[in-house]
Amino acid sequence: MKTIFSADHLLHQSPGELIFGEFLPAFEKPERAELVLGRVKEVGLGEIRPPESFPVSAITRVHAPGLVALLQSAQAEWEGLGRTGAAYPYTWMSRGMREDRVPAGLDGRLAYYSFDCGTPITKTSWQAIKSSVDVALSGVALLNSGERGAFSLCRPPGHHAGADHYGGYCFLNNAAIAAQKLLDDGAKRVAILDVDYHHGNGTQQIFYRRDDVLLVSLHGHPDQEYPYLLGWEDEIGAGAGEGFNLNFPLRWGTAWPEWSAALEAGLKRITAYGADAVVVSLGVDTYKDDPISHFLLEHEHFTQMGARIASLRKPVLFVMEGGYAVAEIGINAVNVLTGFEG
Ligand code: Q9C
Ligand code: ZN
Repeated sequence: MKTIFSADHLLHQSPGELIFGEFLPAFEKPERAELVLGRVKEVGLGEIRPPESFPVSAITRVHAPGLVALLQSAQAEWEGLGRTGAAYPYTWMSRGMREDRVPAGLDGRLAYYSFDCGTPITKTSWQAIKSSVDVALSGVALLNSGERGAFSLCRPPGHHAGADHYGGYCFLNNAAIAAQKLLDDGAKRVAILDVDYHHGNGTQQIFYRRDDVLLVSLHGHPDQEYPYLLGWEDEIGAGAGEGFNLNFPLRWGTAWPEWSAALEAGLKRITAYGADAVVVSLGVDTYKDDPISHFLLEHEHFTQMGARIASLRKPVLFVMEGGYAVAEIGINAVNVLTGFEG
């Protein structure tokens, strides 16, 4: 399997995040992608290629132009206000506030478009964010050229980013942009299988009212886990999208038997849907030693996960999402890919 990777991911480095009541060093750090890349080389997964550059219009197919503009200019505006460091929001949109009006100022736009304080914008973040999208879209090009699987080693991750909001270490939704590109390039139906530990709230929001993208997400239960405000099982889609969103919220302590049973049910739904292609939001923060997560998957379960995904017999684009047990992230992510290849 070919891997798409861009060293430009190094241009995004979070100074830290407010979590557990403390300002701590960021869990989402550059070593993550470097370790996955190292493992890809170590097992000889296949050729590693840089991405092509795609126009921003591929991004605005799913994201609001105002969000994209903010990601590009936030840091310069921040410095223009005489501040140092990265651009962090400190208030957020809440019920009863003006959703219909985007404020003009920087702090107002950060408040309008973000939903947490773990996702700072630095001077060079935009280049990394754009490269991550290009990595995903270049993976789509590989599927279009007939590959049965491809690995987009995206960083920063994407699945928490919605049409007009960012957060959860995610700025733009690489998997959603890739799914939309697959449709724009001729696919009739695309399934997104989100196996990251956290609910793919951004992906769900983007496609909630559509039937041309099916989302299946396995994740920590919103009563216990980030992002807390979306991901229950009664979210089944709306309008034309009713029946095309399938959530499997799982409790802390979930291990492989229960997790894989949910996976089987999700795969069954994807098969019934008749997807032309599948995008896997590949987070490996389900690993037992992940520092911010509470599932109990072990190395060999990631291999089995890949084999089960291969049983779909569909073209699959793997898009890197979360995973924070840094020393093990490479083993777990690449185990899914080697498991897929059989
Ligand atoms: N109390 C991804 O895996 N903070 N994002 C967790 C827990 C944010 C994870 C706070 C976690 C975001 C792509
Ligand atoms: Zn995650």
